[in-house]
Amino acid sequence: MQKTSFNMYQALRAAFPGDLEQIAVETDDAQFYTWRDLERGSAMLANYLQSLDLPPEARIAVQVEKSVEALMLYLATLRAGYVFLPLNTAYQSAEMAYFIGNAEPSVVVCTSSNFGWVSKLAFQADTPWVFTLDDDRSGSLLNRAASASDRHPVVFRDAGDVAVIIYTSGTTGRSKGAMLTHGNMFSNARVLHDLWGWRSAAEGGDVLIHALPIFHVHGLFVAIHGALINGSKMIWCARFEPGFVIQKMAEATVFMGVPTLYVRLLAEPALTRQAASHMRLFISGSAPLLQDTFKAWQERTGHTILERYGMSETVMLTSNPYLGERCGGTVGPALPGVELRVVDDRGRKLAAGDIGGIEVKGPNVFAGYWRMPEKTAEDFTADGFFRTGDVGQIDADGYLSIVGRSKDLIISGGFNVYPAEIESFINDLPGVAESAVIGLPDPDLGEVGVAVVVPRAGASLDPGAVLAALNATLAHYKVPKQCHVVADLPRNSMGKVQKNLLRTQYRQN
Ligand code: MLC
Ligand code: AMP
Repeated sequence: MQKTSFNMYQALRAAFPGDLEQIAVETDDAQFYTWRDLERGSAMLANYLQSLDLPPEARIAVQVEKSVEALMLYLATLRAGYVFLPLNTAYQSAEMAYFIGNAEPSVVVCTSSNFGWVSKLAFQADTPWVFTLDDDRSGSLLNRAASASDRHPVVFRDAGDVAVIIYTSGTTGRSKGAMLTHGNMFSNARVLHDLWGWRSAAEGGDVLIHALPIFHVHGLFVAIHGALINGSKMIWCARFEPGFVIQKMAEATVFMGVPTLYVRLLAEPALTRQAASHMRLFISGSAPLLQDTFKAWQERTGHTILERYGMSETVMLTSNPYLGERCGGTVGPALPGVELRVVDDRGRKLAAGDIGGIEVKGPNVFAGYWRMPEKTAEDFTADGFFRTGDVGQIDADGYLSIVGRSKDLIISGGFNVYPAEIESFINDLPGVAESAVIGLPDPDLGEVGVAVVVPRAGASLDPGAVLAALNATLAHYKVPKQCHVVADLPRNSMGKVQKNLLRTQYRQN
């Protein structure tokens, strides 16, 4: 019997409208791409990648600015059966050296302005191919693919075949590559499609405003898959500009954002009930949505934000309902097909209302960390549940509230910052004895990092110089917004730094 292919591109392609000449993507610089453009562009790129005779499961590492051609490269990688590895555009050379060295990609695609240093790193790591792709439809990748055929038979993939690796920083040590399969993405996209009531063309269709970066699961999977698997047009914003988003609400129906985007939209007087009247659904996730933002949005626009919860390793896990009550401060019940439980320190399932660690199981849960079987094993329970590192409680109606994290993580504007990584860079600076990085509340970004640094005996440290050194090495969003130099760090009787005391002290400053 012939087996069914689970290639995610095939699932998306099946939903393209019959008339491929309709507009699939409209950009903020007034470029229009049809469904045929997506099909042909991704076919040419897929054919070109396959002509390179790459090994099976070759990783295609991509650090480029957001563009529709970058989207086509993602689709091409899926349809050719390779593994897409998206990288934050903010990463600098030490970070990129790690990802390239760890993932051993066969192809690296970068911007032409970064080609000098990225290609050097790639060739040092024996990557055979480095191409450029810019956000003005230029670069060596498109030049090479220009003569490839625009017909491409989608490669067979099983549900368990890896489609994407997303690096998530480790709470200790280096980043881990979460391997997501075609089946993970397919099951999640189908569930969200039904749950969020995506409308068919016969029901008037939907139009998504896409204003998120495409190197994380929110922008890449939840948003792009959501629109494409419904054959819905996207209004494609290279950057998030609140004024543009508000203006485009008159032509759109769905918007997805991290809480910071909602805070920034609310700061615009142009955001009114009238401006949002054409919209059907506003979705928030990736970081906690404050009740104030939830309520202010309701009052200003008349819409109730639908909050959902997910992570790189599991794609989406829970969602407030589309039709039932969207309860602020909660992330809603587990998605259909997802098993979710809250457990105590010994792994025993807790009753409704009790607070504990959140664990999940389901077709959405990743296939493990790339080449880190021991880390994968650590994060799964004996009965196959993944430990999220988030702490929460489930109420009697099944709604989950996230009340904290057992992992030491700061979420700033929807980007994850791991204190352990920043501390290790600070501790390597001359004159530093030790450091602690903590997260403090911030009205715009939700949380921001603050560094507390102890100099070595006899050394003097300039806080500005510490931050400048970090800026020269790390992606800037990871760099703490403040640095305090202190004589020592508070520790408990076990010698562990008491970050809760530091948080209280610096919150009051
Ligand atoms: C930018 N900067 C940040 C930052 N974003 N600092 C801390 N946290 C952030 N999130 C810094 C830059 O490094 C730069 O510093 C300065 O701010 C200006 O940069 P910018 O690019 O002009 O910033 P801006 O456009 O204002 O970006 C803010 C933002 C962006 C909120 C639009 O951060 C963003 O797009 N966030 C979305 C993240 C996201 O998609 N997360 C999904 C993860 S998936 P300098 O020093 O250079 O001036 C996930 C799973 C799930 O979590 O459930 O979805
Ligand atoms: P990432 O590793 O980038 O995928 O980030 C995943 C983490 O983001 C989760 O483990 C949560 O801590 C957090 N997160 C995602 N969605 C929400 C939400 N709606 N509310 C609170 N935290 C969230």
